[in-house]
Amino acid sequence: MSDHTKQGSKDTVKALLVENRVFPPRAEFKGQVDIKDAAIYAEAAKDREAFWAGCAAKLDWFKKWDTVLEWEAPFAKWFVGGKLNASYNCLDRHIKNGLGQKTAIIWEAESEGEQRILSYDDVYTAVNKMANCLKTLGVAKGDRVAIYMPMVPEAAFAMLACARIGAIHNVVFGGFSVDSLRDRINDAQAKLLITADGGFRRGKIVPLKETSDKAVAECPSIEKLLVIQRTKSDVNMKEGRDHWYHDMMEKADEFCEPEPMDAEDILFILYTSGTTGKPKGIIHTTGGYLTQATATTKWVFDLKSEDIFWCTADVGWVTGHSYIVYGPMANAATQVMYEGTPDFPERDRFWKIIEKNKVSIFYTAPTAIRAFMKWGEEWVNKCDVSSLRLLGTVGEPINPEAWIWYHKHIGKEKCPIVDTWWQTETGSILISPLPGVIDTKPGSATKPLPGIEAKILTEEGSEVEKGGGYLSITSPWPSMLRGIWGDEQRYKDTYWSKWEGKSYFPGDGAKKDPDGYFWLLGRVDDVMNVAGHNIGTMEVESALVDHPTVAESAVVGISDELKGQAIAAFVILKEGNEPGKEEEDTLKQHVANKIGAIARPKKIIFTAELPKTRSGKIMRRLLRDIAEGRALGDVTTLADASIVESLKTKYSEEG
Ligand code: 7RM
Repeated sequence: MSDHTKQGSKDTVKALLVENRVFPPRAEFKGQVDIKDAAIYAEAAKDREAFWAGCAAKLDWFKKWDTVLEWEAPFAKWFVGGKLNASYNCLDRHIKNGLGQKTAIIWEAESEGEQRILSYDDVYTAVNKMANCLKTLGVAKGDRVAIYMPMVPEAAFAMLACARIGAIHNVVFGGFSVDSLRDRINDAQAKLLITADGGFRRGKIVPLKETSDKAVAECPSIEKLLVIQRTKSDVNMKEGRDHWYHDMMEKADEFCEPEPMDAEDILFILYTSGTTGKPKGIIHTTGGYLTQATATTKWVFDLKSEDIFWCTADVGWVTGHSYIVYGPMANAATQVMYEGTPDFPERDRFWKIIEKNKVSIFYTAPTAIRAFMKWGEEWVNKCDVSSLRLLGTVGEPINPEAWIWYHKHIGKEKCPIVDTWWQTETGSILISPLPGVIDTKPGSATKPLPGIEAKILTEEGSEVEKGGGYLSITSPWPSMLRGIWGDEQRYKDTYWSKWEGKSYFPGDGAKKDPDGYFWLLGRVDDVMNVAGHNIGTMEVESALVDHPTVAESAVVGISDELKGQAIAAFVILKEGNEPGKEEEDTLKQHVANKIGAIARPKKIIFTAELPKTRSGKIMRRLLRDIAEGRALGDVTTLADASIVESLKTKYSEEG
């Protein structure tokens, strides 16, 4: 038995089926951890506002707030009347504190051997100059700036440069297609697009500028493009509209006054999938977001000055916003930023990066861990990863089998694992162990962090003390979303209508065990989670129906060993079109082109009809049952029961 498990630790797959092991913090870890006292939970609960005010006070404010919280459900304002600047808090104050020479970013290019080491001074200079470039290009406070970039330090500079002048950034993941980029720019009415000539992915060039050109052709709000040179590939530069970053930076002034922002001024918009085809522009403001992103980075990862932190997310997702850019940089952390994929040039790339840079804190997604498991531990065993002292996961529920593998083969049974539950909408981690205080259980995100009140509720809103229900956040928190860009009604409907505006509904199912631990069960609505990314069924359906041969489609998430969920699409072809392998491949490719490769369906099932309720709603639950080969659940609301039977037969023949 290993020294830190209370119960049996035979990590055979069988033993994991019923998960009852408990992993308390090890003595070595507890000896050095910053938060060791569980009293912090009770203290925070006694006066949540005072608790969060204490966290906010750790930032630098140009003017202190008058009121901690104004709560008119479902609208919250935190630190009302306070003024601050996010870029100032991530850069200037560290330099003032003598940390200018400290390494901020260790950037690893995808091609091995290419590395850039940037101090806080370096980042400060680049951000100031870039902020001046934005001004030269006509960007002012409150303007939206779209950012469509590969994983290079300039992506972080761009975000911080926007924050410096009070422009609202709208980062679009570099893997998104022309249409996705176009829609996100148009919805936000962005004035400027910051992009790159291209990015590297598995040695190939991703033509970001080309995609940008196609997108902005249909974006009347875009006035200028600022283009970073990364791949040196041939790109079209439109005279008067497109500007090279390196040319502009040469001439840019070295200092840009940070704009004093109201605590409730918008810091960024980030789009996330919804159940209808249209993505939602989630709004985050400055004071509350920065307070909580900064505090949670420190507590959850036990971040210390000498740590080398590495979050493997892309800056295009909220995890990159909160745990690459704002959280770590506001804490003056040293972090690794990596451009490429875990399997390039080989499957040991992550472990080589950890070995080379002595990474001490590693934060990644369960989907990546499942890929590492599949590749085998021989890849990590070739490297020295003994610098690691804490591991984290985010993006989806982690299956105990993957948790144990991570713990054993990456953490060498000495690193605590923080399974962090949160969303684009929550802005920062809400449910996660404090690693020096909470005993962990593989597969459970454990308990709400101090200052967070979360419950499991029934449909009617009564609390479930033991068992399953809907997860709900029952008090406001500083980094909560402030709305959906341009659609207040949708904000109310999506998040606040379930329990009459009283309590936040994240859309996840959860259950509580007898020890009060939360076990997240995934989305209760129709949003799929593929490799840690939320994709709406409607988005994929819209893309499919957009194809000339498709009449109708219904998309469901099916469990996938590697990606958590994979996409299965039921498709009705228009008359005169032949179902078959060729059509299937065409449609898969079509979805990938429309949305991005992450949305490519794994399976396409051709059918003549779809099971619907009498009111015409597709019964996805039944489709999931069919696609996963399960016995059918309740079919009483079904309009025509024979459809399901014929689909089942058909699916088992083809599937
Ligand atoms: C950070 C992020 C949010 C959705 C969320 C959940 C799922 C995320 C966990 C998790 C179980 C976790 N933002 N989710 N983390 N489920 N355990 N630790 O992922 O907006 O892209 O997705 O992801 O369903 O609602 S997100």
